[in-house]
Amino acid sequence: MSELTRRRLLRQLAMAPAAGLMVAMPRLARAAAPEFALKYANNLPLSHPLNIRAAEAAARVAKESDGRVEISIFPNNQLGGDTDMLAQVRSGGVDMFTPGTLIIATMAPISAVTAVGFAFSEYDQVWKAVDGQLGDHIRAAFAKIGFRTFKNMWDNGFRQTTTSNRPIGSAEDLVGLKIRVPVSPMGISMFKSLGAAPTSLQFSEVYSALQTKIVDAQENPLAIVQTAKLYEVQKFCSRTNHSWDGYHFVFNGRSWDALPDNLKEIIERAFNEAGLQQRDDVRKLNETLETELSSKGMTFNKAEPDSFRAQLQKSGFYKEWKTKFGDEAWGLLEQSAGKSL
Ligand code: X2X
Repeated sequence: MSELTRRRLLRQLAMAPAAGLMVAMPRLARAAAPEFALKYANNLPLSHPLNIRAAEAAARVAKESDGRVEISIFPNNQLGGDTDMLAQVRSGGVDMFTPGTLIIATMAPISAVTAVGFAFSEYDQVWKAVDGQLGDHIRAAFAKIGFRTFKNMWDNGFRQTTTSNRPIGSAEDLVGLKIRVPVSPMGISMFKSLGAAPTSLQFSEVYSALQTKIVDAQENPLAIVQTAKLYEVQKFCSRTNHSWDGYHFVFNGRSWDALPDNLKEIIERAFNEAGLQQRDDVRKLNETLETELSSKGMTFNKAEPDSFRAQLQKSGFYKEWKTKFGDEAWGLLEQSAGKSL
């Protein structure tokens, strides 16, 4: 897509009515109503690479399908929080959703295996795992609950810890910290094991929960700290790198089955390729945002993983989750992470 087209698309996104943005460009090409009008919901701000690349993919689908498929994007929790969107994509109220690995784990627990604390330390390990056998193992579980999942996951990033009151340098600093985690047993279990006082909240509530001091801390990749403006309500950013998180692109199984094969191919190819570009965008952002967030007043520090891992081991965290996920998935995790946990 040319820079000009891309800018025009972004402008359209910015002007889109609150009820959801129609990716309108394709309709210009074809006067007739689309045969397949699909809804895609997500929890991230419009400026996040996930929305930018998804809008490009939707425009590509409209063009390549000659206007037969129109994908409307509902960003930024417009259709409700994660739990609501998950229920809607299950029922068919929306056709597509990108839940984070922890969010969809409330329906398919195996999804959280890729979020085990301090398993992955770099992207090479992550993509090898989720593009390979471990990813296939997880996607098979999604199929059992009626979802069709695109092969390429999209990136959220390595999660970092932000607080309003103190930097986190080692596990001890987490003791008693009131920290928000996503609505997920894994998030709660990990931070409880580390001695913190975690609370589950949907992402839609995070900014106001930090602003009103219901919690003092949260953990998310830098691209989210930036695009959701969490720097306005947080002071410290500690590079804890405690777990990797990504987005599965899930489709309601019945909506998917209703599409003819050639349109399925167009959609899947567009979103898989956009996903690879999005991975690149997020990696670059997460590498460069420290400077920008520092200039906005955040204080950064780096935490070493050793004390956290030791505490997780001591508390029985790894043992408990190995039993829950089973030997096969755990073996694949250890193999791709290149260490025994
Ligand atoms: O809820 C979060 O923290 C987020 C935005 O990272 C997810 O979607 C899991």
